[in-house]
Amino acid sequence: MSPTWQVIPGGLAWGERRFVWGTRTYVMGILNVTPDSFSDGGRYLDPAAAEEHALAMAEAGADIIDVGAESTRPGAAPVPAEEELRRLLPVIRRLVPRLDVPISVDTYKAEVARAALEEGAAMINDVGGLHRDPAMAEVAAAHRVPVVAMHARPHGDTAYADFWGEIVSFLRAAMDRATAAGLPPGMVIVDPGFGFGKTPEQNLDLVRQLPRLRGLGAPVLLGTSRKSTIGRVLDLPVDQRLEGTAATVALAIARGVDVVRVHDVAPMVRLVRMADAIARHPHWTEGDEPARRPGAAARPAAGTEGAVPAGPGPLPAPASRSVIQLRALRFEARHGVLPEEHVKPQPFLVDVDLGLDVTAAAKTDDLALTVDYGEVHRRVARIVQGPHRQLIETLAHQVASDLLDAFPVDWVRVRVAKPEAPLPGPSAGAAVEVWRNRDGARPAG
Ligand code: HH2
Repeated sequence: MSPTWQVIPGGLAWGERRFVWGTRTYVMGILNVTPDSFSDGGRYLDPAAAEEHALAMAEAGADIIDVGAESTRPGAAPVPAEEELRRLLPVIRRLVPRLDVPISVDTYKAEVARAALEEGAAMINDVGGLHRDPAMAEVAAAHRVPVVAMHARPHGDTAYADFWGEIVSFLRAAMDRATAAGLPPGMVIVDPGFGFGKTPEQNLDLVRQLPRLRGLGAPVLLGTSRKSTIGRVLDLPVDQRLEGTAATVALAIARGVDVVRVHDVAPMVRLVRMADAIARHPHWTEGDEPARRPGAAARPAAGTEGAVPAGPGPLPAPASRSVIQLRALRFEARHGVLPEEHVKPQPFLVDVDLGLDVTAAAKTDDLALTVDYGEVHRRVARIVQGPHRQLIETLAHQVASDLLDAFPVDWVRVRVAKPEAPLPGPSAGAAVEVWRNRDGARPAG
């Protein structure tokens, strides 16, 4: 029998397989059982070829296999539900007993999703974003499976009044529909829909400003693989877009994506492991667990069943609901504009606020899911006791950037004070406060 899904601290579990958002990037491998998909149409129509490809993707480290039987490329002929099921079901029946990763069904039709789930598919990937077929949310809720809600507009319909505003409210409405239907919170994965009713410039902006989706408080999936925007930027045909796809995946990881949907699983799993080692916190160090090798990637190590896996650690939870505060970190240093300040050390006091969601850390009592205060202190010390700066503005900015890069936080606030700053009259000194979030802007609130 197919495992069931549980909502766990910080993510989801499917049997013994954990999806703890922020600890690493999960890879969804694409299996198109269509005659006309834009990059691999016709290759896996035969169920035996489809099975072989799915097993190879799982072996290469895919965490989810996404099976689709209707192409969404511009101009593709719509496929009736009966035909979609005729293509899908034999493949799902073959895969269910052979795969130990969940199978997702890529469809916007509730009827197709229901039939696929009854055959053992374990999640829904709805490019209709729970809007196109009003029954989709109920199907997900009735089977208690996660659903990817993707934003889409009809191809060519790219005149948005408010590009990001529309995408965010569409996805929020999808989440509300899922909740209203009775799907547990935490079972919706949002996707801004790269290539679906967007210009190439808008698609690039989806990657560039991906953290705008954080406020939704849901894990984020992105599907850029081999898409025409990459072809337009590089002027390359569909069979030469591997590196372009790699760039989008790496940059999406740097911006906190949770799941990437890709065709070329083996190279992308390597890329993801490498990017995770840099971007996820705490960072990779020599001797870290071997579970990041392709093929071993998603399997919990023996003895870790039931535990949140150790690993590269969390990126920011999508919306921060807590603040970590370090107050009056004190250093003696020689920063300043006046010549005497270069000679005689004076005190510098640094306050740091870090915005992140500590719920998962609190529930598991696991330091890896929050921020190590000692490491924050060391980083601040390295800058404040580092090379001479004229301005506390410079110090505050440097500290803010460094902390934002180093830790899984949504935003930082840094205050650098010089209580004995040599001002012309009596004073309690001078201070500069800098606020930064991942867009470089001052965070709200
Ligand atoms: N893209 C495609 C299909 N399904 N699902 C999600 N969640 N996000 C995507 O970006 C996405 C998707 C299109 O890619 P592909 O399946 O390779 O092509 P086709 O639709 O032609 O089969």
